[in-house]
Order: sequence, then C-alpha cells, then structure tokens
Amino acid sequence: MKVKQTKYMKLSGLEPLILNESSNFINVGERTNVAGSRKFLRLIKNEQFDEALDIARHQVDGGAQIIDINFDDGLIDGKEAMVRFLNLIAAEPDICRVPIMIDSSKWEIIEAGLQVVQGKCVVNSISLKEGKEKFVWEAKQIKRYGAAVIVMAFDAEGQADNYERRIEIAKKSYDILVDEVGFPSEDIIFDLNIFPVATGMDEHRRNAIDFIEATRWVRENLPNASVSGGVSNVSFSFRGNDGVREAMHSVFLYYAIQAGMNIGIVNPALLEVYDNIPKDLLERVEDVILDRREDATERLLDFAETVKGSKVEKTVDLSWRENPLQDRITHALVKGIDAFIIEDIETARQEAEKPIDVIEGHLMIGMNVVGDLFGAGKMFLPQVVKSARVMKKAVGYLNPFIEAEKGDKQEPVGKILMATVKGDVHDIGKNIVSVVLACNNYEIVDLGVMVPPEKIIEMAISERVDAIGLSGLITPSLDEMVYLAKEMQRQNFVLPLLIGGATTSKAHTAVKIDTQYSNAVVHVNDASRAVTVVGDLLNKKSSHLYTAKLKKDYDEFRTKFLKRGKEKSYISITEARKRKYKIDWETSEIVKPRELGIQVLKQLSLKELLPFIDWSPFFRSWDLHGKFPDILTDKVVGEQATIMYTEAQEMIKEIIAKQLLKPKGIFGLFEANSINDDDISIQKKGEEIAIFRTLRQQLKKREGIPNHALADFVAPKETGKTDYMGAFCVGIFGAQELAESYRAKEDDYNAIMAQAIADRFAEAMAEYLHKQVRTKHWGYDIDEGLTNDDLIKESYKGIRPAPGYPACPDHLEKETIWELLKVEENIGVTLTESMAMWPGAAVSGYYFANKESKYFGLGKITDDQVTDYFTRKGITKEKARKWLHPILAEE
Ligand code: B12
Repeated sequence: MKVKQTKYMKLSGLEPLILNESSNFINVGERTNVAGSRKFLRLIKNEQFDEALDIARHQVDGGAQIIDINFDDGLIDGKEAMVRFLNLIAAEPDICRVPIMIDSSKWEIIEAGLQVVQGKCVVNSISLKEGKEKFVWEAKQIKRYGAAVIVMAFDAEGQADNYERRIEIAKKSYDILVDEVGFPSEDIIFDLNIFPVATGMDEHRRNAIDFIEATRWVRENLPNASVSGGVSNVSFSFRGNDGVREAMHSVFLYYAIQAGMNIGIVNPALLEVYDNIPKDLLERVEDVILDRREDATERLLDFAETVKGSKVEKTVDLSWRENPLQDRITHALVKGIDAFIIEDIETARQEAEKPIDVIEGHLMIGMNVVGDLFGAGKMFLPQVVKSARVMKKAVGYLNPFIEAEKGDKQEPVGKILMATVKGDVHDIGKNIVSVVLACNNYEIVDLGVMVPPEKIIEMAISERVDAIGLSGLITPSLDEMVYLAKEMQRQNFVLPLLIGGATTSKAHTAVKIDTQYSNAVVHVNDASRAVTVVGDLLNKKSSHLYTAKLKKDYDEFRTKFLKRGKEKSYISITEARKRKYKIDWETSEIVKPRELGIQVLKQLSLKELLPFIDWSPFFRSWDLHGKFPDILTDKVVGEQATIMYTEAQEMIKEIIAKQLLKPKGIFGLFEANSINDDDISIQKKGEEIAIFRTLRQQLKKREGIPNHALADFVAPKETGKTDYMGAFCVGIFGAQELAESYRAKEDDYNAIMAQAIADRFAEAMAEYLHKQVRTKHWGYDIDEGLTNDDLIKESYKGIRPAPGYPACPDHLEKETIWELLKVEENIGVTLTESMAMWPGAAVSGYYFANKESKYFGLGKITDDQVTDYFTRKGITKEKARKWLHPILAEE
C-alpha cells in the first residue's frame, strides 16, 4: 500500500533516520531488552556493562536501525541501569549512530532515559490503560523532551484483540494526542498487538489478519502515524520448529508491510525469504495467517511435522532446462545465468516472426519479472545487474539479425542522460543506476565522468533525452549541479533533473538546486528508487501532477529546513579558540619519527594489502547491508553476499596474477608546530616549508566540552617543543581500464565489481601505509600488534583524517599536500578543478600521532571564522565561501 504522508517521522542517533513513503521497513533490535535476551539480563545483573555494550553493537552491525533498551526486571535498579547504559552508548559512535527506543513500563525509568539520551529517540510505550489523565500527562512530557512515542492498543477495558477494538483505541488515542496534546502526528507509532495464530482456539484465528487489516486502517485514516509490533509473537504456537516459524514471520511481514506496517521487532535469524518458502508450506502458512480455511491450523500442524529442522542440500539443479522456452528465458534473467541464453534466444528467434519480437516478447516478459521482484524488495541490486548482463548478451546476439531487417527498432520507454559532474571522477553509483534503468527498458546516454555542463546541455538537446541524471561524490560537485540547474533554466529546458550520489541530499537539492529550476528536480538516494521516480516523471498522463507535488514537497521541505538551521547557536571563533582541546604538552609524549622527509612506495604488491581490506563497504555499494563476515550468513542477504564475495575473490586472484591494478603511494613525515591557534606550520630543520590550515568547531557546547580543531593535536610553537606531523596519498591505477574492458564485453556487472575492488584496495592501502608509519617509519607504536578487525575499528593510536572528511571538510587543503609531497610528480595522482583525485580509487590525508588525537565532526562554522580563514589562507572571501559553503551556518 502506498501510504500518503504529509509529515515524516525524523529520528536520530548520531545519524538521522527519516521515515518517508519510500523508506523500507525499519527493524528494531531487541537484544538489549532484559525481557528479550537472557544473556543481556545476566550481564546487567552482574554489572557487566561493557559486555552488554557488545550486544548493542552486534545488533547495529547486524542491521538493526533502532535499538530497544529495557531494564524492567525486579532485580535491577532500572533507573540507574538506563542512565548508565545510555551514557555508555553515547561514547560509542558505532552504536549511537542509530536512534534509541527507551522501553519501560515505569515512567520514572523512561524519564531518566529521556534526560540523558542523545538524538531523537522513541519512548516505548504509553497507553490509555490507566486512564486518560495519565496518558495525557505522559504524552505532554514526551513531547516536551522531543521524542516519538509508541502507543499500545490498550485501554481501561483491556488490550485490543480484534479489528474493531484495535481501530477504536488507535483512533481514540490519536485524537487525544493530536487534538488535545498537540503531539506531532508523525511522531506517533501504534503497536496494534501481534498475537499468536494456530493456537487451536477459534478466537485466535483472526489474530494476524485483524492486525494486518487494522494496520491498513490506521495508515489510511490516521495521517502520518506509523505502525509497529513484535513479529515473533505470531508464531508462538510453533516454538521449537524454526522452519515453520521462519515461514510464518515472512508471510506475516509480507502482508503486514503491504498494509502499511513500517516498523517492527524482527529477529533476522528467524526470517525466511518469502520467495524461498516451499510452495506447499507457503500455502498452508498463508491459510493460517490470512485465515483462509476452517482446517488451516490442522493442516499446518500436520505439515509442520515434515518441516522440522530441514535445510535442503545444494547441488547444481538443471531441472529448469526442462521447462518451456519462455520459462527458461525468464529463469535465466531472474537468476542471472548466461550459460544457455544464446541457445534459448536462437530457438526463440527461429520461432518468432521477426527478431525484434524476441526482445519485445520473451526478453521483456522476463525483465518485467525482474523489475517486479526488485520493486517488491525480493531481488537485490547485484542480482539485477547480473540480469542486465544476460539481457545485454541476448540483445547483442539479436542485434545483427535486427539490423539485417532494416526499419525495425525496439522503442525504449524513455531516454535518460547520465553524467558525473565536472571535476568529479566517481561513477559506481551512476553506473549502477544506469544499469537498473536500462533493465527497465530506458535508453541510457552515459557521458561518463568529469562532464562539463556545456556538454551535458549540448548532448541533452542533440540526443533528445527525456531526463537528465547527475551524480557526484564529493561536496564541490554540489555546486556543479546548482550551476547546471541554472543553465537549464536560462536555456528554457523543461526536462526533469535527477540528482544522486553520496554527498547529495534532499536538503541540498531542495534548498540549492530546486530553487534554480522551475521544472522537476528530484533527489534519488538509491538505485532501487530510480525506476519508480523516472517512471512517474515520464508518465505522460500524470507527470505534471507528480511534478507539481514534487515542487510543493520540496518547497515545504525547504521552508522547514531553513527554519531549523537557524535554531542552533554558535560561539565566535575567538571564544571557540579559548575553548580549544588542551593537551598537557609538559607531560604528553612526543615521538620523533625515525625517518623524516618524503618517501615513495616502490614495489608494493596488492597481495600485501589483502589482509587490510574492509569488506563491509564493498557490500554496501551493492545495497547489501550488514557487517562482514556476518553478512555472508545473513538470513536475508547472506546467499547473495556469499556469491558476490566469492566472485570478488576470483577477480582479485586474476587482478593479482595479471597485475591489472597498480598501487602507488607516497608519504612524508615532518617537523611541525601549531601556530596562531588553528594553523600547523610544517618545517624542515626549523624552516617553514608549508602551512596546513585547520577549521575549528563553533557549535555552542556544554561547559567543559572543547571546541576541536586538528591543530590542537600538534604542540604549539610557544611550547618550545618540536612536534611532528605527516601527510600521504595512495592511489590504485588501472581500474578504469579494467572496467572498460568488461564494459566492452557488455559486462557491466564485472565492470562495477572491478571499480568496487579498486576502491577497497585504495582504502586498504591507506590502512596498510598508516600501520607502516605507526610501527616503522614514524615508529611511535612499534609493538602495536593489532588485528585487522582492530584496524577497521580504528583502535590504533593516532589518526589519519582526509580532506573532505568531517574533521577537515575543506577539499582545497589537498593542494598543500600536493605541493608538499609533490604527489603528481612522484606518483602521478592528479587533482581535478573540484579537488577530486584521479584515479578515482585514491585517498589522501594527514597523520597525527598524539595519543589524544581523535576524529570529530567540525559541524557548521560562522562568518567570523570564514573571514579569519580566507585571510590566513590568502584567498578571496568569495573563494573561501565557495569551498566552505556546505558548512556555513547561515546557508
Ligand atoms: C567508499 C568511499 C570511498 C571510496 C570510493 C567511493 C566510490 N567509488 O563510490 C574511496 C576509498 C576511493 C573514497 C575516497 C575519497 N572519499 Co569517500 N567515501 C566512501 C563512502 C564510505 C561510501 C561511498 C559509496 O559507497 N559509494 C558507492 C555508491 C554505490 O554509492 P553512491 O555513489 O552514493 O550511489 C548510490 C546513490 O547515491 C544513487 N546515485 C548515485 N548517483 C546517482 C545519479 C542519479 C541520477 C540517481 C538517480 C541516483 C544516483 O544510486 C547509487 C546506488 O544506490 C562515503 C561515505 C558514505 N557513507 O557515503 C565516503 C565519502 C563519499 N567520501 C568522502 C571523501 C571526502 C573522500 C575523499 C575526498 C577523501 C580523501 N581526502 O582522500 C576521497 C576522494 C577520492 C577521489 N578520487 O577524489 C566524503 C565526501 C564528503 C565531502 N565533504 O566531500 C564521504 C561522504 C565520507 C564522509 N562522511 O565525509 N571514498
């Protein structure tokens, strides 16, 4: 069900979590609930809070997007435990990046949690159980603390256990909250009570379907409210039979999500992929969940006996080759198997009247199945890209036959121009989106990377495209997008403009790009959304309505966003400097590097980098979420992740054997002192050879919390002590060529894989080199003995921030690294006009060794610091504002 919302729930830990119409189902982790996990209960009772933190971390790593925390147990001081645990979490960025759900039946525990929790949380829960007065009072408190709330379907008469009661209580609670308390409607989540089915009692037969139907009613009738629930309850009768329980959970979720359930507690280990449920089991489970037959429970119980503990062994199954031709072609496309496609296409061609019919018929039928499965979340990105490979192979085979019959041409549903903007070199995201759109029968005009705006305009006209898609990874690309929108307006374009890539956002699109162009502008944050958005934009009948809606949406978003930004308060740069992070330089250890000066890495083999690869981002770039290596056994994406991992290993073997990629690196270690508070003077034998400019946090903080700048980690000149600092650049050459060689063979899947592998090697090389520096060249931590896992968790001493990252967002500083290390002359990595590095798989940054140095986010800065910065740096104010604008507080 497409739920219409006018407002979206916006939660946050360190990172925002916004629930809009296109958000996927949000999974709440419940292992940090003493009622949900015996282990957690034991650890808390024994006061082993550190180990308890690991449970929280494990959940977030495993994909939980919110974590539920509950200490309701007679033997625990719940209030004290809640405060202590939340404070501990706040110091763990990898945990507290997700929002928290403060769960308790006692108000005093909830309130204690609300007072310390970081970000915008959810309170679990309140209800009308003890009357309206208490309900209103608690809701007002929660509103005052700015949290969202779960409302249980419970009132003085008891818990809602049928459809009517569920909607009655939900409506009553909603009206009180919205009309009397003034609670934001988007911050209300209903828990409509999931109860077991197949218990043998007639009154339980409709438990699941009533929940599902009540969910639909809430989502249709109570604007902006969400629906949640604990899914495992539904299968309670089948405890001990995980096979059946897994199937029941997926079937239940499949229908509940369609009805609008958007949040829930689901144990991923007890979830089967809907399409993998054997047909006979599926039918019986659906009969029970949807209450389709009188004897549904008995039939499932009988069948359940045969399902116990079963896991089918895998062998290569070629039985699909026995199926009719269309089924074989569809199977090959869905499974991405190209081994028999030419054979099947040839048969189809011989049977068809014209060769084009095979594309428009057989292949499109198969690709429509792929499109539907992907749209329904039943296929993952890498699988779709593999389908496209099979499709391309088939079309490639048919093309000569089609050309021989002149005049025949398959009509695409639309033509999309795709480009990575001027100055930017990243194209994995753009390539993935292009493939997904091509799979859906759009013709793609791909202009590649670093495309100047004039070329985009010229090609859009000459190719008569239907929409323009722009991609960018680093912040300077955002300006290029704004510029292009202005140009499109000036030249009276009417084409829709799509915006995507890692640094783009709805906020930037709404505030900066949408205002420049009077036609459709839309931000698309992942490939799976691209197809529907483009479909809506190009639909002749409804596109003007869609565009009008978009414009209105962006307008409202902009108004709110601009208002919000102004609410934060900042201190002056002078004040911020007084509150700098102070290291006691009298006692702090300064280690002189064993080797000062510049060194170029020669003869480094890729093999040495293998142990340093962090695989998790590799899967993320394919939209598969989870932490490596757990992701390989994940219930939902594990199979796909394992296939990709195996294929990546094979490609790496070939890359190493044939030396298809070449790693190059350079670093330098220098004498250094911080000067004028925020600058770092780099010296050679006491003489200044370069100055790094750093920026300082200006957000107003609590007393005693410092306002950081990277310069704080280097001893000030006035201490009279010589300190040290480093800089580096690493790059992986050959990825573009390798990707092109695959693309020439119509193999986008391996082309994208090659680029993703090169990116992994670039990060691994940065990690490898940092370790060499710490333990050898600088040698401040000779016997570090960290495992690869520790490296990924950055448990080492010292930091290696990179210009563009949150602590140092000014990309211009790369110029200083380039001059100091002579990067281009020494290893050939170049800088584009937007300060992107070529080749794309490259990382550059600084080394700080002090054991107190740490990563931080700069946040926004105010005009006084900009003035100070451009004066120090010797550039114009205009230039400084151009490069710093994403972090300007008043923008
Ligand atoms: C992996 C990574 C890298 C990899 C390469 C990334 C790549 N090829 O995509 C490496 C290690 C090489 C790298 C290097 C750098 N990185 Co980096 N990197 C990342 C990271 C962690 C993930 C990016 C990613 O996974 N890309 C994979 C693709 C598939 O995702 P995507 O591009 O977003 O595309 C999807 C959508 O956006 C959308 N989409 C994309 N384009 C389009 C276009 C259209 C029309 C549509 C409809 C949709 C669409 O669909 C895609 C598929 O779902 C991000 C942080 C983050 N979480 O995003 C930082 C990040 C992008 N990097 C950043 C920076 C600063 C850098 C460096 C400058 C650091 C440095 N000084 O060395 C360098 C620059 C490299 C260069 N050549 O200039 C910053 C950028 C912020 C900024 N201020 O500019 C980020 C945001 C990290 C941060 N939090 O600060 N990086």
